[in-house]
Amino acid sequence: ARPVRLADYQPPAFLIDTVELGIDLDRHRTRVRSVLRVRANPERQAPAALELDGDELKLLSVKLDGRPLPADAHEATAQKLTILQPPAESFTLEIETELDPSANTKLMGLYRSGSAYCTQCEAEGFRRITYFPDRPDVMAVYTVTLTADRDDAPVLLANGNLQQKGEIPETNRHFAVWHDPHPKPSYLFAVVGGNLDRLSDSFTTMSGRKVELGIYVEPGKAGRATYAMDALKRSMVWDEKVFGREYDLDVFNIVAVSDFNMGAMENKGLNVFNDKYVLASPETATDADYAGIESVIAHEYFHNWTGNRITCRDWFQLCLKEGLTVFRDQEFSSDERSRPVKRIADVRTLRSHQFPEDSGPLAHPVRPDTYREINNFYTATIYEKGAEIIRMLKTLIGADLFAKGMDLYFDRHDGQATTIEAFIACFADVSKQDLSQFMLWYAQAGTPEVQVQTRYDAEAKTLHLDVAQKVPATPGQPTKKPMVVPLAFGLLDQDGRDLPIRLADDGWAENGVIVLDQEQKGFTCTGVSARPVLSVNRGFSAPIRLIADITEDDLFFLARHDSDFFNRWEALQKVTLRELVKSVDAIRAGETPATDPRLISAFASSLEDQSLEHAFAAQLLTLPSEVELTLEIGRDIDPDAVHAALLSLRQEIGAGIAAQALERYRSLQDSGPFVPGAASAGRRSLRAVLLGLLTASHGKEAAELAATHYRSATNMTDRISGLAALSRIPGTEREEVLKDFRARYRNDALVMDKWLSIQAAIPEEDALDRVKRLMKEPDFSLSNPNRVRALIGSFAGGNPTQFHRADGTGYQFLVRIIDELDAKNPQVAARLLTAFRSWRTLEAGRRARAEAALKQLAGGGNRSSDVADILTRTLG
Ligand code: DPP
Ligand code: ZN
Repeated sequence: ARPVRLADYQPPAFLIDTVELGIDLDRHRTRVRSVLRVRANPERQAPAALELDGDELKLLSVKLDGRPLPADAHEATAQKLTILQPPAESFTLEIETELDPSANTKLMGLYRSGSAYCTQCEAEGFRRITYFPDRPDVMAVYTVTLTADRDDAPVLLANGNLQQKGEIPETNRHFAVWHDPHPKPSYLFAVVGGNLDRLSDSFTTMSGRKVELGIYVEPGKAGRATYAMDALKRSMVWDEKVFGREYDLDVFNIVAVSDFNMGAMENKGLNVFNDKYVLASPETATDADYAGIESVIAHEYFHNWTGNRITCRDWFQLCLKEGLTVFRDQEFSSDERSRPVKRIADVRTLRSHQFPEDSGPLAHPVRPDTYREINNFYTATIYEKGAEIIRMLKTLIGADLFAKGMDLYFDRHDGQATTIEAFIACFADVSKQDLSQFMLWYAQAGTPEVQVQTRYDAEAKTLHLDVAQKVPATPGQPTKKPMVVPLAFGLLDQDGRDLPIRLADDGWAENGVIVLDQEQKGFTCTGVSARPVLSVNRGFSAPIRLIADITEDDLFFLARHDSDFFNRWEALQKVTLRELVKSVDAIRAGETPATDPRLISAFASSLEDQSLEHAFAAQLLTLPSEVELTLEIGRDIDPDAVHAALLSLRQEIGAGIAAQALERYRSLQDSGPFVPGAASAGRRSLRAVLLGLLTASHGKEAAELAATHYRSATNMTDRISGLAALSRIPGTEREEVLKDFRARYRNDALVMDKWLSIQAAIPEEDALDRVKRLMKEPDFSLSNPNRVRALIGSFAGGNPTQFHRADGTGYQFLVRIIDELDAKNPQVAARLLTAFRSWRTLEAGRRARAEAALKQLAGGGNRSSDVADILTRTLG
C-alpha cells in the first residue's frame, strides 16, 4: 500500500447528511441496503467523480435518486465504488451489498462472535459493510433498521435511541429501528444481534435526563457484569463532576463479546467490549482484572465527549481522542483509588511498553505524519505518551487554566472533526502562552534524555542546577529540536523535610516546576543554608529519561523521606537498576554479582514502614521488569544475564528479609468476603509481592508456601498469586497444581487464559515445548484473539529468555505462527510481530537469528498490509 501523508489532507469532496441502513442479518448472507443523502462539499470544488471506499465487498445494486445506475455511470470493485458523474445538487444514493459474517475472521466490519453478530468499524471497518466515504471527517445522522430471525437474534441493537420494534408478520423474523440524532463518523457505527442476557440499571444526569443502562452478555453471565455497571455509573458521575460532561442519549448500552481484536470500542451509545473487560466475579477475576474493567469502562464512556462529540479530522489525529481519553481515565482511576499508586503503575506501563517502542525501529511521533496501515498505530506512543503530553500541558499552565481550556475545547469544537492544533489553540488562548514549541511533543519521536547536574555553594547558600536535554534520533528524524520539559522538583533538608524554593530569577517557584525549553539551561535556588537533597521530575512530570548526578546515599535518603511518593518509589527503582546493571556485567564476566547491602536494608525498611499504604509498599518491593533493565543497559543485550541478575537480586532480598516478610505475609491474610475495592486489593497485592520474594529461592519450602497460598485461596486473585509463584518452581507440586487449576476452570475461557499465560512465561528450557503442547488444548484457537494473546503473546512478550533463545527457535516459532495467523487475522498477527521491536539491541548472535527469522517472514507468501508494514519498519 502507498503511504498516506498528513500533508496531503484534503477535505472530503462530498458530504453525507443522513444514512439509512437496512440490515437483514443472516449468518452467511446478510443484506445491507444503504440510502445516503449526498451533497458536494461547498468548501471544495467538486471533482468529477464520487469515490466510496469498500473492502472485500460484493455489490448487488446501486441506484441514484431512485433509478438504477447504468453500467457506464459507475465502476465497482470489491475495494471501491465510483459514481462517475454525480449530480451537482444533492442526491440520494442507494447501495445494496451482501456479506458473509461467518467468514469474517479479521473481526473488522460485521462478524460473528460466539452466537452473536457484532461489528467493529474503527478505523476502517465500515467499508467492509457498505461502500462509503469511510473517513472520520464525514459525519452523518444514522437510522438503522435491523431484521433477523427471532430465534437467531432476539436482541437487536444499534447506536442511539430505539425508535420502533416489532414482528414481521407471517415470517419468523422481527425488526428494530434505531436512530442516533448525533452526527457521527462511520467508525463509530455499530450493530449487535444475538441471544444475550441483559443487566439493567439507570442513571439520572445532572440536568435530570434519565438514561437506561444495559450491559449485554452471554446467557447466564449477567451476574458477572455488576462491577462493570458500577464502574459505568461512577464514570458518569465523575465526568459530570470533574469535566462538566453529561451523557446525551436516552440509552447507553454495552455488549461483551468473546472475539475482539482490541480492548473495547466506544461506538456512540453502543459500546462493544472484549468480554475480558466486562465480566468479573471474585471467583473468576483478579484485582488487576477489576482495575482493568474499571478503567476501560471509564475510557470508553469518556470517549463520548472526547472522541464522539468531538472527533478526529483524520487518523493522523488519533491521539486527539486517545491521548486525552487515556489521561481522563487515568485521572478517574487516581480519584477512585490511590493517586501515587496509579501514577507508579502508569509509569511502569509507559516504561515497559512505550519507551522500548520509542527507542526502536517502530518509534513514531504521537502524531505521525505518514502511515501505511492505520491499524498499526493504536500504539503505546499514541495512547500512553499522548496522555503524558496532556498531563504536561496541565502541569505547565496549571489546573485552573487547564480546566478553562478543556471547557473552551468542548464549546468551540462540539460536533466537529478536528485537529491537535485546534485542541492546543484552546489552551494557548486561555493561558495566553505560546505553545508552538510545546507542539514538538506531538511531532518528534524518541524519549528525551535530560541531564541534571547540581552544584551547591555553601558560602553563597545557593544550589545551582545545570539542566540539558537531548532527543535521540528516530526513524526519519535524524535531528531534533529542544522540547519544553516541565520538571517538578523539590529540595529536602537533612531531616527529609521540603525546603521552600526560591529561584534567583523567577522568585518563588510555588508549584515547584522549572521548565527546560532550550538545549541547556541553568537554575539557581537561593537561601539554601545546607546542602540539600534534590528530588526532580516529581510525579514523573515529564516522560523522559532522567540522568541526574544523585548519589546512591541520596537515593536511599529519598526512598525514605521524599514527600513525593512517586519519587520515593522512583529513588529505590533507580538504585536497584544501578545495582542490576552491575550484576549483569558481573554475570556476563562469569563472576558472582555482589549486591550493595544498603539495598537490602532499603527493602527491609520499606517493609517495616507500617504507615505506608499496602499497595504502595507492594510497588516499593517490586523490582524493575526485564524490559526496564534491558532498556537501561541499552545495547548488546544478553536476556539470560538480565534474567539471572533479576532472579539473583530477588533471591537475595527474599533471604535478607525472610523473617519479617513471613510475619507480614501472615498478618495480611484476608478474612471475610472478597471486596474488589482499592484497600483490600492493596493488601492482597502486598501479600502477593511478599510471596514472590519468599519463594524466590525456588526451594522445597518455597514450593510448599506457594502451593498452600494457592490451595487456601478463596478468590481468583489469591489463586493466581499462588499459581504464579509456584509456576517458577519446577517440580511435581507445580504440575499437580496446574492440573488442578485446569480441572476447576476448564469451562471458563477467560480464566483459562490466565493458566495459558502463566505457563507461557515460565523461563525454563522446555517452555517452547510447553507452549506447543498447550496449543493442542481443546480450548485453544488461533481464531480467538484473547487465546492468542494469552499463550503466544505471553510467550513472545513475557518470556524473554525463551523467546530470545540463543538457538533462534523462539523466533522461528513466532514467525511460523504469524505466517499462519496473518491469513486469518492480520491485526492480531501484526501486533504479535512487534515482539521483535528491540531486536537490534540484542547481542550479535541473537540479533542475527532474529534478523534471519524476520527476513524469512518477509520472503514468504502474501503478507497483509498490517504485517508487511511492521516487517518493513522493523527491518528498516
Ligand atoms: N478506540 C478504541 C479505544 O481505544 C480502540 N479501538 O477505546
Ligand atoms: Zn480509546
